[in-house]
Amino acid sequence: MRTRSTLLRAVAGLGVGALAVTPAVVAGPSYAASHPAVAHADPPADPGDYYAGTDGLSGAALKAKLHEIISKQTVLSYDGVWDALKDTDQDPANSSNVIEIYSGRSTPKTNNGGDPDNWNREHVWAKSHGGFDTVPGPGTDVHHLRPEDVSVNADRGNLDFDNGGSAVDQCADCFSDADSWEPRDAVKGDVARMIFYMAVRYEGDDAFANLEVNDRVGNGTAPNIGTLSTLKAWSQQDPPDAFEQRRNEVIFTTWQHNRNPFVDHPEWVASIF
Ligand SMILES: [Ca+2]
Ligand SMILES: [Ca+2]
Ligand SMILES: [Ca+2]
Repeated sequence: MRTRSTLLRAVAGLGVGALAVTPAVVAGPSYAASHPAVAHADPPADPGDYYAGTDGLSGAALKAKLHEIISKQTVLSYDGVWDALKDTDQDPANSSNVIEIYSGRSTPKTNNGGDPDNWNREHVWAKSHGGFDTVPGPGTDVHHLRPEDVSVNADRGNLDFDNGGSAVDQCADCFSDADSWEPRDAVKGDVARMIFYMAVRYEGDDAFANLEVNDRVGNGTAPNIGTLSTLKAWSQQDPPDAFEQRRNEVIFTTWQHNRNPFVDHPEWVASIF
């Protein structure tokens, strides 16, 4: 049986052309139907090895090497994020729509911004946690920016992540209380891996704060998000699926040219955090 990393190397070895984001590749059932064929391609002799230099590393050393690797990227404008999300979060069953991360709702790409039932650009790492706002950098990094219903996005606000609370309006299986937000089960791991990406990508060696995960709620404007123990559990219970893996691939090939290491190697979560 092939491992996930073998499959990803196989995908990577097919090159940009094979992964080009065209309706023929990603629209409707054709994307899902084509995915197993891609995954079963023969692994290339040389996988290209995006993660060269990480063999044998763990903990802080692995984090430092991954930071170096994933910091080489194209930085998008905040306007450019609209175009990127219409691609990265396209509904596999309807190429005219995007999937909202928390609500899970499929909604027309063209209904972006404005009306409370349209979608806008949710910062999963709340942009007030570290104060990076929407200037190019963490505020425009689509590895953690996702489409979400305008009013649900407002309900999430800048809450830390944890289990529990009351049901959220217009967001099935989402819960919140005064200091935390719990997304639906299907994206709990996605959320965790986005947060872990941000903690590794942003280390305070540029114009922005060093973002780090901690094990508390109520972080406010500190450059931290919690809770670590819950996010680690979420990553375990909801491993990467085809949608999340495609998203990572499209960000890499088309938009930012960097990857979320925890989508490729979920086992690195436990090594670093
Ligand atoms: Ca709404
Ligand atoms: Ca998931
Ligand atoms: Ca950091």
